[in-house]
Order: sequence, then C-alpha cells, then structure tokens
Amino acid sequence: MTRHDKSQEIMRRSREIFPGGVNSPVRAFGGVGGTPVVAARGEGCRLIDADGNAYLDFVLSWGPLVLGHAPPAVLDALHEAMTAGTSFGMPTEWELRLGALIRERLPHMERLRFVSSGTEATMSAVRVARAQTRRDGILKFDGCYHGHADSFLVKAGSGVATLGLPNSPGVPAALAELTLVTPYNDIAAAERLMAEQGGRVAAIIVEPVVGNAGFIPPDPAFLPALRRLADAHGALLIFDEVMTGFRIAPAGAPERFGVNPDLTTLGKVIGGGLPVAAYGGRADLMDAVAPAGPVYQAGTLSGNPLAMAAGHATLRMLTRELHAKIEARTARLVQGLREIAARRGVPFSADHAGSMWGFFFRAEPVRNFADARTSDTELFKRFFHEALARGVYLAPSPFEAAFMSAAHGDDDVAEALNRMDDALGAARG
Ligand code: KE4
Repeated sequence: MTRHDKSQEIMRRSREIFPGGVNSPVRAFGGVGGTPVVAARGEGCRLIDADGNAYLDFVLSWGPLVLGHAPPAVLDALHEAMTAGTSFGMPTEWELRLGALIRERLPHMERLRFVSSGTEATMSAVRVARAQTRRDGILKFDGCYHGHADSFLVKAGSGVATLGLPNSPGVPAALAELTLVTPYNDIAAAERLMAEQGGRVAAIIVEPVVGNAGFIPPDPAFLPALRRLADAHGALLIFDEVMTGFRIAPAGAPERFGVNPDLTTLGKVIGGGLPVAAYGGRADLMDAVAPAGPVYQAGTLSGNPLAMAAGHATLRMLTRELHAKIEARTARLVQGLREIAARRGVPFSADHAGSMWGFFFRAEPVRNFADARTSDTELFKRFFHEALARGVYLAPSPFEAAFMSAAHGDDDVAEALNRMDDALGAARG
C-alpha cells in the first residue's frame, strides 16, 4: 500500500486555512471518502504526490492538460512570455494570437472574449443572451454543471452533485426561479417545458456531452432538437464547451454533432493549465458586449499573456492528427475496461467522446442524471481507492468525467488497465 503521511499533514494544516482544506470542493474526496492526496509534481501522464507516490493521471487537472503535465512546448512558451513581464492590463499580441487560433479552429465563434474561469464564461454568455432577447429565464439540464454563478446552482452536477447539495444556500429564490431544469436527453420534457414557459427563456444552456454527472453522451436526436426548440421559441442555444472544447472533436460539438449554437463557452484546454476561459459566437450577439455595446463584463487578468501563451502553445500542438491519436488510445482504454468488467461479471457501462471518457457501475446505459444516481456508487468508492493504491488517479467522484492526454502512451494504457483490473478484483471483494 502507498503511504500518505505528508499529504495527511499538509491537509491537516490546510483545513485550518481553507474551507474543507481545499480551494475547490471536488478536490476534497467528499465523493469517495478519505483524505486527498496532495500533488507535488506532474510529469507527462504521471502525477507524483507529496509522499513521492506516482500515479497514472486520468483527471489531468479536470481536463485542461490535453498534452499531459508540464509539456516542453508549453513550458518554453511560458518562459518566453514571462521574461517580458507577467501582466499588463493592456491589449497584447498574445491574446490576439490565441483568439485568432481559436476562431480559425472554431469558425462559429465569430467574436469571443477571454475571461479567467469557466464560470465567468458561462455567466457572461447568459448575460449576453438575456440582454439580446430581453428575457430573464434560462433552461438547463439536471446534472449539468456550468460553474458556480448563482443562476446555475440549481440541480447542478459536479461538486454540487458529488456532495449531495440540494442546490446552494445563498442563491436568492427570486433568481433560482428563473432557472428551469429538465432531464438531459429527454426531448419531450424539454418541449413541454418550452411550450409552457418558452416565452420567458433567454437561452437553453447545455453540455453537448455531459461530464459533470459522470460521462453522459447525447442521444443523436437530442442536440438537433434543442436547436429547433430554441429557434421555435426565440431563445438562444448556448453550448457549454468548457470541458468538451478541444476534447470531443477538433472543432468541438458543431463538428461532432452537426449543430451550431448561438453562443459557446470554452475553458480548460484553451489555457493549457493556466486560468483561461472564453465566451463567444455570433458577431451580432457578441457586439453587444462592452465596450462595443452596453452589456458589461470585465476582468483584470482577462487575456493574461502567460495564460495566452500556454493556451496558444497547447492548441498549436493539438493537431487533428494528435487529436485522433489520443482519441484512439481513449477508445482502447474504454474497451479494455468493458472487457475487464465483463470478465469479472461486474455491471458496468463506459463510453468516450474524443479524449473525454467515463464509466458507471451500472449495466444499462446512463442517459441522464437520474440514471447516473442509480449506479453503484459504493463500489465506485472502493474501486477509486483500490486504483489509487495501485497508482491510478481517477476523479474522486462517480459524477465526474475522466480524460486522456497526448502523454499517455500505449504502454501506459496497458499498465493502467492491468492496475484497474486488479483494483476491480479487490473492490469487489
Ligand atoms: P470553472 O469556473 O471551474 O473554471 O469552470 C466551470 C465549468 C463550466 N462548465 C463546465 C462544463 C465545467 O465542467 C466547469 C468546471 N468543471 C469542474 C469539473 N467537473 C471543475 C473542477 C472544480 O470545480 O474544481
């Protein structure tokens, strides 16, 4: 078994400073029990904790590290940028370079604005939608997580779901009632809700592939139906691609599913591990954003040159060929897990979209958050810890997705499967 004395000591002291000892709830192991391991360094696909234990990392900072930890190209770009200074609060060429590259890869983002977190991106996209439609309501899907802005903390996924928080105290009822919620993949329910209340809905916001209730792909007809529904009721369609961006396809959900949103949010991968997110889309909508228009949104460190440099280096490396290579390895890992579970007679379903993947201890496919909650979360907890003890780091919650990076080689995938096979045997008892 691995030792975690230093992690335990660091967490003991951190609990005296940070709520729950962490700076983001999902890191606290609330969904799996026990004490978090404390990261000390990352090397490619490996994570080393404060006690020197090494793990094959499939969380990758919750998605940003599509090239793996500390990729040389990103470190070189960061070094070049930081020797010129760390922040200016002024236009720089770095933001132009990354903005132009994103628009080249994602032509549906005619205009975009950089911010520093996915939460800022989604709250700003909704503000634009509310301003442009002069409506206050939004429609989201049960188990989807769009960051912690007040309007989204209604039946949210990720840490809200992991910790079993009903919604969140501190969100005014008057605001929460503006957020309509309906089950993911249920077109009829969404149609009924929009027929009743569509006149007050500014936007339908959706994770094109859900990564915050566990991994849940859309039924083929779901996203096209949302496009039609938004158009029929004069609402906008927002694809929250903070997690799926540059993960499920080189040009995102529009390429994978053939549906164009009105607005898109990005994050994670576009910062290469530094704080970067963005919102954007149709020019006629985005030109309402200050100072071009009256919709106010701002940020001291938006477009920070170090973050722009890291994101630019990451996307430059992430060619279509590399994306396809990472996707192929992800497919092999998922298929390997299915075979292990079948051989061991464990009820199990797993799937992937590009380099994003996930699994549930449940035989039937998971189509929405209610399904996800019927999976065997107790077995997940045991499996998580048995895998951790064998050097595999998975998301510490059954309601999160997993990821793959360019740094995971074929041998790493094979090694991870061997370790997880052994872990499942131990977890089953
Ligand atoms: P941030 O504010 O955490 O940068 O992004 C919020 C967000 C928005 N939209 C989607 C689809 C997201 O997945 C996220 C953040 N994802 C979580 C992981 N499920 C971040 C991890 C955390 O909360 O610490």
